[in-house]
Amino acid sequence: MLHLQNYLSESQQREILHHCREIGKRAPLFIPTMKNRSPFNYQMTNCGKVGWISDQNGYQYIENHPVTNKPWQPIPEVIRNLTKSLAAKVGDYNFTPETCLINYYQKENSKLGIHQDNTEINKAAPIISISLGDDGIFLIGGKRRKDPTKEIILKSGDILILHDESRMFYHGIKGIVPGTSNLLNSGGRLNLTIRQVY
Ligand code: MD3
Ligand code: FE
Repeated sequence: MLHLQNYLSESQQREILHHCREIGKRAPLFIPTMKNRSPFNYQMTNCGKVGWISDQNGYQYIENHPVTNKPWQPIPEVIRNLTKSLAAKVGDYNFTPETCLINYYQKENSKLGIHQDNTEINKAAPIISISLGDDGIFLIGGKRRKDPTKEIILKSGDILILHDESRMFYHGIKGIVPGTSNLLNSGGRLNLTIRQVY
């Protein structure tokens, strides 16, 4: 795992945020559910050829927004270029950004339970995460659910690259720290997760 702290300048953060707002106009945020229909504690949308969702059929990558049924918007070029150059930092010179999951943690009690990212067919490509807005309290463990976890604060402009062993580490978001960033007028935290699925 590579944690690049304060990697993005404020103007780069604002540019990415602007793209997220444009994407959100055509692909509105929604609350995913588990198989048993219980809702997650955050909102999400996607861009890319496919997008990750969770509903009564479980975790899946699909080609259309589940509410509008329209294809996802393309991944903005600045995010494609940025993530390709970030992947090269950890040795992957052939990373293809195929999907970008946009998670929005709006409330103090927004969170994401400990899990492993298993929906992707390609389990070798790195995963790249971009944090914007309020601090996120990130938990990272090991390959087994019972492995001890440690807490890392993800701040606006931080990048996390999950590669090699860490690609399959259990992880989650314990919560956010409201009022720690003024990037988003509405408050809260946005996380972009860029992946090669196939
Ligand atoms: C560690 N998102 O969408 S990003 C997810 O902040 C997810 O929204 C969190 O976990 C968020 O699946 C964490 C950082 C991250 C992303 C993928 C990982 C950490 C990871 C994959 C393996 C290990
Ligand atoms: Fe995850």
